[in-house]
Amino acid sequence: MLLEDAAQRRGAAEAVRDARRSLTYTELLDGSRRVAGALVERYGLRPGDRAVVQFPNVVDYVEVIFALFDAGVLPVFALASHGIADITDLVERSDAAAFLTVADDRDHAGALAQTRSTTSDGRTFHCIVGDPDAADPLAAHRVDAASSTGRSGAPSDIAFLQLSGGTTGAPKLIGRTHDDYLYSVRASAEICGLDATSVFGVVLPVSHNFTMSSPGILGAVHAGARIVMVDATDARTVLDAVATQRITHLSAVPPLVAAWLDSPEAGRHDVSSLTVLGVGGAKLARAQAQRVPGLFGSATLQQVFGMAEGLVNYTRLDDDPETIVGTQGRPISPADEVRVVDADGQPVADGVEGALQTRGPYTIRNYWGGASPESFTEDGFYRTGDRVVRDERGYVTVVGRDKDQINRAGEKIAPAEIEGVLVTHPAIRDASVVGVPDDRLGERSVAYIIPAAAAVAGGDVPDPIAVRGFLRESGLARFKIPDDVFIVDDFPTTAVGKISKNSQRASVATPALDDP
Ligand code: J2J
Repeated sequence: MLLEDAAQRRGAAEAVRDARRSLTYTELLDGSRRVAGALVERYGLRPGDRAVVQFPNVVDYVEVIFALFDAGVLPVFALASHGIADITDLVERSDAAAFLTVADDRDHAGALAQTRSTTSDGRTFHCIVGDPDAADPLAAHRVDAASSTGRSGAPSDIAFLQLSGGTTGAPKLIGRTHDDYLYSVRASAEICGLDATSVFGVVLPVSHNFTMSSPGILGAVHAGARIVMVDATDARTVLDAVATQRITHLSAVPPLVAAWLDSPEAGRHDVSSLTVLGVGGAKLARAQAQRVPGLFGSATLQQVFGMAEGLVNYTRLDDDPETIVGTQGRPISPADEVRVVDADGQPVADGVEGALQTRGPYTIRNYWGGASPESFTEDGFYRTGDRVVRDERGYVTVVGRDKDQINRAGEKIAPAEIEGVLVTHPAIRDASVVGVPDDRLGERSVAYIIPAAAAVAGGDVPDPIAVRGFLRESGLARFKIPDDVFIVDDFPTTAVGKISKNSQRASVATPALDDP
């Protein structure tokens, strides 16, 4: 097992730290086993159960996920920014037996406890809450003995449920197996140049697939490297952490890189330790890619184009500068099959834009629970929804997207999910949410609202502020709340009468609408 191996080789070395505490590999292994013991003995969790986890960037998160792996329980990776509606939905759809978190003022555990007391087969549903102010936040959830529960899954078992970007409502659940995932993690660690002397800085949300695996927290554990949790994303905090912790590897989304490049903090910190800056999650503009050396001196930029469903592409550290700034890399494995097709599903020539489909050693063949068979071709390729150009070497450049998904600073929003909540408002007849280009975020989200006739007649059409307030109260994650809301009489339609999201996107540039 990943952590056991690292503890054997690197037991006394520091494994992970946050602003409050640090653990050696031996302490991390022992600590996670003592939590695993409690999951089994005290909370009655069984192999194959699901447990939704929601943590900020803290050491406890790493202990908890290894505890769940040891107990054979599948973590369901909620993001720290998820609201209670997102969490409730994940708990229900995964039929989770537990929710693990650290206490915060949003008190999702308290809210969940009101609505869920049992699993579908009648067992008790547990909220397991760490105390962030304690020296050992998980102290109340440990047994004394630091021996393995011996329940960890077989290599071909599903290890966890990751969340899809989602195009048709709430995120689909992605089950990844131990062996497939570990293959991608080991290969990633090598491609990113991680070794036991590396220091991996975690700035992005801990549970995102990028942060977990590309090369991520698991790649760092595989390499026996040191993990530094950074709890804010502003330039000063991050650059200071690089300097003081001698971070060698950092992963970021493009808007963060853009903010760091623009910050007065740039150039004020000694960032000479940094060797690799991994950037992915959304397209990095060439102009920004070219500016990276100005901020990080000798560090190599590495573009990362991945997806929780599987396929991950990297530019290689020894690629020529043009490849590094101009492409999103090539697949991890020679066995990754990448097919670029036209509207009829026919492969196009290298250099021609098309839709990316992929099949390979670590890409899923269906979603957990069999959801969305339309996301896969008959011969088992995953339809990524991304439009790319591939060159003759196999490097891909992302040029756009087919799917109705907003990529807001790397956080994926399914318009259908937000629209679904909006139309539950009694004064809203219909809603359409689109993404529009934004200098800072890459894309920002815009909601168009048609008020209900009764609301118009009664003079109580909700204003944009009320609409955003309604979404916030409904418990959606903050990043899902539209950046702009326009109240309109009608939606533009296409020739076949569908909402023309293209016209809506275009009209935001020149709003002839009731601008708030
Ligand atoms: C353009 N679009 C990109 C890139 C992802 C590593 C890195 C990222 C993710 C991730 C991940 C992009 N340029 N460099 O899981 O392991 C968009 C594409 C893709 C979708 C996947 C990893 N990198 N994207 O972002 O599951 O549209 O994974 O299909 O969140 O993000 O989103 P997600």
